[in-house]
Parts: sequence; structure tokens; C-alpha cells
Amino acid sequence: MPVDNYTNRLKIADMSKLPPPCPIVSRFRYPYRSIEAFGGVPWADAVNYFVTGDIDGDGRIELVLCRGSAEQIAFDLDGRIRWHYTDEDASWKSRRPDSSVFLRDIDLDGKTELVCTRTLNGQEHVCLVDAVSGILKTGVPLIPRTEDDDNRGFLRLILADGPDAPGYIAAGWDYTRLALYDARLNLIWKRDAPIGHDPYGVDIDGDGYEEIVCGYVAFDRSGDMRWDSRKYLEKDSHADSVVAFEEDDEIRLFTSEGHILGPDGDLVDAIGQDVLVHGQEAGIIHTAGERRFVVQDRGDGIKQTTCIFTRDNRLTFSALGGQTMQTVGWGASGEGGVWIDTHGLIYDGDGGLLGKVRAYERGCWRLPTRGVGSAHDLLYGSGDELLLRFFDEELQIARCEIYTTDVPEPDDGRTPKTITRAMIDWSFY
Ligand SMILES: [Ca+2]
Ligand SMILES: [Ca+2]
Ligand SMILES: [Ca+2]
Repeated sequence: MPVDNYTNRLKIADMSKLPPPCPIVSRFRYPYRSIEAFGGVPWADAVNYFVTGDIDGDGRIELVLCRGSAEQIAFDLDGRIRWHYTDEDASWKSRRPDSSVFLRDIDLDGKTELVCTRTLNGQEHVCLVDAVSGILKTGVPLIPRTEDDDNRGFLRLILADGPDAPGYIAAGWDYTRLALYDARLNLIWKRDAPIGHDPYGVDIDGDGYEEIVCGYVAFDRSGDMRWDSRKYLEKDSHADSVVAFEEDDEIRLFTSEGHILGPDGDLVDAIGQDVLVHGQEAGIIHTAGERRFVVQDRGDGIKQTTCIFTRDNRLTFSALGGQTMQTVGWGASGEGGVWIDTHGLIYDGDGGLLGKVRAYERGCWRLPTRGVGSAHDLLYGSGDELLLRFFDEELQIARCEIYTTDVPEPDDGRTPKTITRAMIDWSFY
């Protein structure tokens, strides 16, 4: 393994000793570490949060895998590790794989930061990490979820001064609290707020500055609540996911509960109300020349169901199963599809089969419980790439595979097509 420097818990690769880059890698591996504390939550072992970005400014995308504050690894697309940070003492909640992080030159100094959490002096901190080296630049204690609880924050970039100004960091905790930090990690405000899971930055009024939407509430940069639209929800419910789109020259927010809200939080429409139980993820695709609305729903009895609706509330497709669904761009047309992890299949908005991930044909039946994936535009192509990560029980390692959708479209748009995959296999251990 190409590692020269070892400083505490950070290993940094010597770039001069790495092999030359390859066109694209499809598969790489990282060491599997069992987390005893998770007990009966098998997905937590192998599911990790990936973010993508050009960490060194050379025009190629890199990947950073994070398992909360416990482990952070920067890969390039050839599967080479640039640096690897681990914290064996992190508490099990600090390892939550869905603790979100992001890559961005947040302070506009020309260098990309990984904005993440790490434990410093025994306390969880919001951290700016130099994305090239993995070295901590600065950190401040994370405002806890409650005064006597631990942390498992979601960190989101908020462009509250516009896209060309330094960004802000919104930190949210499940249902309870929201805080905003500036690019120097000064705490701007914190609010005990009836939020959903994840803060989301979107310019709801079109003035060029992003507001913060959490489920059914919206905040200004100043911390004032713009609106609270929880009255449209069932009692004690919340939205796990919100996605924005434009309609009639206005921003609309589509929630995982099937509501469409206007820029003032007003209820514009509701779809899927006779189908959805409690949505986990919301997405939007374009197919057949129109917009389609996708919800992965918890379903009755926690049977995940992925549903696709037209704008006028016609259910065009539903499928059982899956822990994640991703909306992906497909081929040169820019029209989208929906990929559902359990099946490894990509459908268009009418349920037509657009593609199939070949790994599933090799008997990766364990994916429903031991793996998920995500979609990223890694190659700056017309389509997104699918990044799968799952646990290989034979090899006892977690494995990542990348598939590109950036291929010519099937002739008739319906023919199942195996997704092109590069042939390079890289192993570190
Ligand atoms: Ca790069
Ligand atoms: Ca920077
Ligand atoms: Ca705005």
C-alpha cells in the first residue's frame, strides 16, 4: 500500500509513487470492519456515505467515503487511496453512515475542503479538512442535538450569499435542531426547530440567495423562520426528503410525503396520497418529455416501495424492495431513469426497463441487506455513473463497483441493456 506518512490516525499516500492513472476504474475494495454495537442493523456495516468532487483541481473527479467521524477515505477513480483517516474510538452513533458531508472550496481560497465531523479532544466537531491531504484545517465543537444527547449531524452546504460567495454550513439533527455556521466555522445561529432529517439549501424566492428548507419549515440566513407548513402533514409525521423544481417560473418543493409546496410554503398540490405511507426519499426525473415524481416509500410493514407519479397524480410504476432509489441521467438525451438497488435495474418513468447492473447477475443477492449505491456524474459525461457498495461475504471485504450509464441509448428505448463497465480491478489489501 503506497503510504509513507503516518501521523496519528491519518495515512497519506505519496503521489510520486502511485501508478499512473487509468481511464476509469470500475471496482475497488476497502477493508471491512464489523461494528458490534450495531447488532441487528446489518446495513450499517457496509453502507457508507460517498461524496464526489475534484479535490486537487486537476479536472478529474475524486471520491471521498465517510463513515461519520469514524473513517474517511479519499480515492481517485482508479481506486487509489490518497489518504485514509480513522478513529477507532468513535462512538457507534458517530459512525452513522448517513451523516452527510460535502466537498467544496467553501472559503474560496482556491483549495477544496471536506466539510465533515471528527472527534477532537473527545468531542464531536464540525471540521474543515484539506481535501488533498486529509489534514485538519480547523474545527469547532458541534452544537449537540440536545443538551444531554450525542451527535449525529447532517451537514449541508448553503449558498446564502449566492453561488460566488463563501458558503455556509447548515447542521441538522433528526427532527430537533438546526444550526448555521459560516465558512470560518463561526456559529451564526441555532434553533430548536421541528425539522425533518436533512437541511436543504434552495433559493425559494429567486433572489439568488439560498434559504434553508428542512422538511416543512424554511429559514432565512438570519435564522428567521419563513414558514411552517406542517399543517399539511398527518399528525406526528415529517418529510425525510425534499427536492426542488421549477414550475410556472416559481420554485416548487416536492416532499417525500407527496406534497408540492410553493415558495411561501403554500400547498400547491398533493400526489400519491392514497398510496404513500411514509416516504424516505424524493426524486424527480424527466422521461417521455415530461417531469415525473419519484418516492421511495416505507410502505406497509416497512416494505420499501418505489413509486413514480405523473404531475397529475397518475401512478405509472411501483416496485417492491430496495433500500435506496436513485434518479439517474441516461445516455445522450438527458432523460432520466430510476435505479432501484435491490433489483439492480433502471426503469424509465413508465416502468420500461432501461438497463441492468450486471453485478446482480453474478448472484449478489445479499445487496438488499448489505449494500446500497448512489448515482454521481464522475466522468462529466451525459449520464450519471452508478456507484455500488456492498459486502462480499466470500472475500470478507466491502467492495465498491462503478458502472457508467454514459452509453448509447437502446434502439427502441425499452430493450434491457447491460451497462458498460470498465475492466480494471484494483485491490489495496
Ligand atoms: Ca482531481
Ligand atoms: Ca478552501
Ligand atoms: Ca432566496
